[in-house]
Amino acid sequence: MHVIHPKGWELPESAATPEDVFFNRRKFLKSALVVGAGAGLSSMVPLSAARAATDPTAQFYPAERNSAFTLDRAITDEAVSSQYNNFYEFGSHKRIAAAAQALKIRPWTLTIDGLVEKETTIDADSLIGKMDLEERLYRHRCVEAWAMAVPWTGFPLADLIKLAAPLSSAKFVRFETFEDATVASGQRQFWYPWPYVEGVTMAEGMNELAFVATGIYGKPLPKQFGAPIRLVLPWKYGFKSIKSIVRMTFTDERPVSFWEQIAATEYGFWANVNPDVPHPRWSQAKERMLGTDEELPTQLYNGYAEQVAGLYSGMKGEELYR
Ligand SMILES: Nc1nc2c(c(=O)[nH]1)N[C@H]1C(S)=C(S)[C@@H](COP(=O)(O)O)O[C@H]1N2
Ligand SMILES: [Mo]
Repeated sequence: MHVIHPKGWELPESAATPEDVFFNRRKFLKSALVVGAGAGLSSMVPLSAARAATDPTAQFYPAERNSAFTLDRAITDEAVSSQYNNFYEFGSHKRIAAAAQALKIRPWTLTIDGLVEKETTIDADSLIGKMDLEERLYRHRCVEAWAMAVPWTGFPLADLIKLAAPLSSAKFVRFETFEDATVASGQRQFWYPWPYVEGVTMAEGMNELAFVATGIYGKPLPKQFGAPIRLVLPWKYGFKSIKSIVRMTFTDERPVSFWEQIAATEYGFWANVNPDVPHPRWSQAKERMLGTDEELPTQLYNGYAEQVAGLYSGMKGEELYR
């Protein structure tokens, strides 16, 4: 359960830091909700009570769907998407779901450092409890030309950036996945440049589409999807959506991602989806929807051009689509 500071909202405005204000408002709203919804649920659904005993965030799911984010296709069957994952920490193939269960996600902390007002480390459960969770239907497009459509639960990355209070000198956000070769057999493959790293510009991170997922299909995120917190950047190739994040660093240097270190000619920093720019080894014109035989035309920015194209206007010298 969350520790609720009953006096938090009594603080005079002048005594509260921006973080206090940010956290306490949500805490107050959340605790009110929990009292309302929790009582009925625990008597009706014994299973959810059992899960709540081990997962203090279980009570927040399902979160209310944000109707601003709709799909042009059916939601991918959970039985399919949860058994077909890219998570190289657990193997360089798609059947990693069972192996990923070895990941210990409690306790879990997120460190926020670099060009920020104050470096800090937050417990993942309390972070999830403090944020306003919502559900969004998003398309997902892997650079390997498979795609899915899923309901993520989480909060805008912009909310987390505001909470982190970056300095004006920050130009990029760099994310890092956990590193623990004792549970992640893929990390014993020493030729990979562990830990997995990804990054975005500040403008990309503040874009309304950039999302931090903590759940999927109306439940807390299963481990194979990158529990307990992962990024979701639906206009970019899937490898940008880094899983199981432990560190978020604000920096003025462009991060070099995991895949860029491995093959910079194939996987760049921007990695925006574009049907007309082939991968060096295959076409990106079409995508195969998981669980179906359906081949659909790939869309520019994965169908999100309206929201994100402006981020890239005038960037002529950059390889935006790889
Ligand atoms: N840490 C980490 N994050 C990762 C990956 C990975 O191997 N390790 N794979 C990426 C790729 S290539 C894709 S397509 C998506 C897959 O997400 P899903 O398995 O939840 O569908 O996660 C991305 N995030
Ligand atoms: Mo991917």
